[in-house]
Amino acid sequence: MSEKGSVAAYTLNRLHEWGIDRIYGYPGDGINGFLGAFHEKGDQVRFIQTRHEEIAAFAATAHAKLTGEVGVCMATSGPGAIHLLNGLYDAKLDHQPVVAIIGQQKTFSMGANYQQEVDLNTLFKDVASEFVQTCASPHSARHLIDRAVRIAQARRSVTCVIFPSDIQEESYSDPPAEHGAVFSSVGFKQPRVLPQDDDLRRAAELLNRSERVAMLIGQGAANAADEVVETANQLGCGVSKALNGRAALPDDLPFVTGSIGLLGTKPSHEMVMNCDTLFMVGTSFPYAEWLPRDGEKNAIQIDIDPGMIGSRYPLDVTLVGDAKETLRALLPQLEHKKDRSWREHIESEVERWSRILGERSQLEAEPINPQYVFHELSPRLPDRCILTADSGSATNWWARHLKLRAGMKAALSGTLATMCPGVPYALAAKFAYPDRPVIASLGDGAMQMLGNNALVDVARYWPEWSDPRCIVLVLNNHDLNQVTWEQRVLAGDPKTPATQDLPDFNFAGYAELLGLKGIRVDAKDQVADAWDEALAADRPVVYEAITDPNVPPLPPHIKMEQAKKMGRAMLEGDADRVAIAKQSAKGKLQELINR
Ligand SMILES: Cc1ncc(C[n+]2csc(CCOP(=O)(O)OP(=O)(O)O)c2C)c(N)n1
Ligand SMILES: [Mg+2]
Repeated sequence: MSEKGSVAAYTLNRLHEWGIDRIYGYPGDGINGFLGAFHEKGDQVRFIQTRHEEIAAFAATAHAKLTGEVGVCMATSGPGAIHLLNGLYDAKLDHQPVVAIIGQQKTFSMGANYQQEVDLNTLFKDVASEFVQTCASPHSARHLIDRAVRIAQARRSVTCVIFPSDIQEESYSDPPAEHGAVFSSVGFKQPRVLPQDDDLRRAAELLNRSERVAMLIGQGAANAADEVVETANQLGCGVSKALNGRAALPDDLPFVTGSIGLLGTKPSHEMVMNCDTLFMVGTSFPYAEWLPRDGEKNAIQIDIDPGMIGSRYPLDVTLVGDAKETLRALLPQLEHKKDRSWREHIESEVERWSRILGERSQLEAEPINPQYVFHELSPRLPDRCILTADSGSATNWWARHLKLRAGMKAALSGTLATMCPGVPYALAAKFAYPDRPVIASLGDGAMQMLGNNALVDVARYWPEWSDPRCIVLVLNNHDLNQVTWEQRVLAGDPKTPATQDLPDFNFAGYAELLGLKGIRVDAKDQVADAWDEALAADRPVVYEAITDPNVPPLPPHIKMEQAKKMGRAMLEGDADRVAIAKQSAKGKLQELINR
């Protein structure tokens, strides 16, 4: 063995040089060389063993989302690698830097239709479209790792290096000093990216002559909160947020209209639809039906990626640049809008909406109104907490009812909108920030699908976290509720119990079984106290709320067509129609349809 050890040991060392100190993964003999290497290198790069490779990929993705650093996951050949895919697609679609290290059978058996032989280069070619390579020689480990991390970081993408198991165990040596060899290095600094002066000037002119600007920000504005606030103040406008960017600006500012889209708020929708100029910053919010009609408004966008800019709405001015730097450069050219009526209108809409949400959350439901659970949590959110969400009806309430304050973080699967990241993200959040409280919100379907397994990881690792608070809120509604409502409202079909009903599961009891705290609430008057108890607990908690599946998680603006489809679903014999009618009579549905 060379002084640099095996290829696997060298690779861990190189990753460490790139600043990576944690790898989420699951073993298998396809990565035996790496497992051995963690003996020596484990104090530099730690292996966090998750219950499922998909959890590892989600955790690596969350690490990237929450820290801005590269996340790394590892899996064995064949089935292990396949299990990573969904989590990696989450990273790809949300443009997060994640490196996957995967095993492969021995080089001398490749192509032999050997056990677990999967063509990993082809399989990973889409998810790791920017870079996927097999390490075919011990000499190539250096440049492959350097390229994988660099490209992941530079292009905010997923990359993958496949290591055949025999190569992992071979002795590493640097490339020979001969023709054909390459000698790569670690690290680079992100460049300063600014638009041309002329484009800044044109953007300022347009913004200065606009009377009703609507700002829409996304995760690209995460480091630009002060600049966004200053800009919005100058322009006398409001700011709405794509879900991925919901932590970019606190919700307690009076002109922040909250999230936009299906899961969004009415003030966001109205502001964007009634503006004269749409000003997008660091967002690739994809849903055209929640944006003004094609070409109807003036539009300006700031995006760091020239490959993305202008791909969502026709633009008058493209500003390719970093959000913070670009706004800084733009601000001196913006005039302070004297007429504040648009701003005042937005603020009063925000206030009104907040009241409506409060009222809605107080409406009785059977047994608990899910909105009330979030309504009670919102003012109790601890400072600096990190919120994670899954995909389901809970995400609606999470997006609308939780008011984030400055210093908090949030993450969800914004673009892939996959079920299951909620608890794996929380795990990664606790590893990245062990001193911060973390709260995951998800449904019973997602908890049964993968969350229960990830909870085993929480149970295993929590004693090493300095603040043990990690709360998993499960909305137990015995239903795949989001899809049930999509069936009703978008397709006009009644709920199909065979496809939608979920089996019962004692989530709180299961938490206790794992040595965690389990709290089950099935009446409104228990909700608030249960939050106090959960937030004061000395260990992670599962907060299981038995919630009503008949409270509609409808969009902020429901079209007549959708209301008709909903009516048809009811006429066609939806098993829950009586309960839904009761909820509607209490005003929720009516209010949405009429307004
Ligand atoms: C992996 C995956 N499978 C299926 C879906 C479709 N889907 C979106 S939300 C949802 C329902 C989730 O149910 P649950 O977790 O119980 O949450 P609820 O909507 O009931 O609150 C489903 C099936 C998805 N987004 N991801
Ligand atoms: Mg459910």
